[in-house]
Amino acid sequence: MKIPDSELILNSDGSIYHLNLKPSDIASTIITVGDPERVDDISRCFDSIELKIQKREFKTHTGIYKGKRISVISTGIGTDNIDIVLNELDALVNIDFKTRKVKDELTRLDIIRIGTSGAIQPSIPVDGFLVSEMAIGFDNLLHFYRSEAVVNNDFSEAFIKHTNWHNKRSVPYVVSADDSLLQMFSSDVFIKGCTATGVGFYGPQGRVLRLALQDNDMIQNIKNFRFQEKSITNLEMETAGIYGLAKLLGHRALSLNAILANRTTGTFSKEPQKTIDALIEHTLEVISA
Ligand code: R1P
Repeated sequence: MKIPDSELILNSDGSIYHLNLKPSDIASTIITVGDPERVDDISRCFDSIELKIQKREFKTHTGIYKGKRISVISTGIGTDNIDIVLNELDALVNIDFKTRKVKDELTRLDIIRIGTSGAIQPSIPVDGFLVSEMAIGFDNLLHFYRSEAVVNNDFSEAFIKHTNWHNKRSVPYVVSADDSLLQMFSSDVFIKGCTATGVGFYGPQGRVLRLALQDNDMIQNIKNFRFQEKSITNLEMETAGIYGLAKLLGHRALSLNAILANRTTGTFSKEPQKTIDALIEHTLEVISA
């Protein structure tokens, strides 16, 4: 079936609408970051850079690191942006832009997030690295897709019950990392965790500045929740969307988190950039090994 112009939107140069990229512009290994400036922090480590393109918050650099072709792309903040980035990256490899038809053979991407995050378990140190084995999405992105096959309903149901999750909020969805990428990054460098993806930074992550929260116990309840001995370890804003859409589209995804804050001890990293740089360096080594 031919995908209409209004659904698959291409720019006049043949690039895809938001990312401004053409199919040949991306590698099959993609690093995603939230902050456009982090794209430069990563590509500065490359041996060569073949492409630099930016539109809005979506900045892409493609280059070579130790013989491996890698694209790094900024998503901006939040799973609303993840919807755009994952669908457009997938379209670049799995839809023929000339015929506007889905290709017969699937091209699989490896999508690795290098992000920052706040821990909610006191044992997780600030400046530590956490790899997300699973993610629970408090946003509602995945509910707009036929996602039954990739979500863990037992986990969500237990979570809703334990936390008295307000029924006007979206139903949390639980998704998991790609096993083979998780294996690749399994080492004592990383704490393994279950990451909660918030739909905002302040109230939706239990932060109070001037506004009262609907539920003052939310973070405490999330922190105390256990499912088959797993606890929720940290909060950020993209991982569940990335895991859910990557699984549905047939790509492999993994989320790596530099822990910059610990919400239970009230502490924040003294040298956040140093921690992020160390995670970047480690990730590039693992990817190119
Ligand atoms: C909030 O400050 C942002 O930081 C975290 C959250 O997921 C959110 O995007 O990740 P990044 O540093 O990768 O953007």
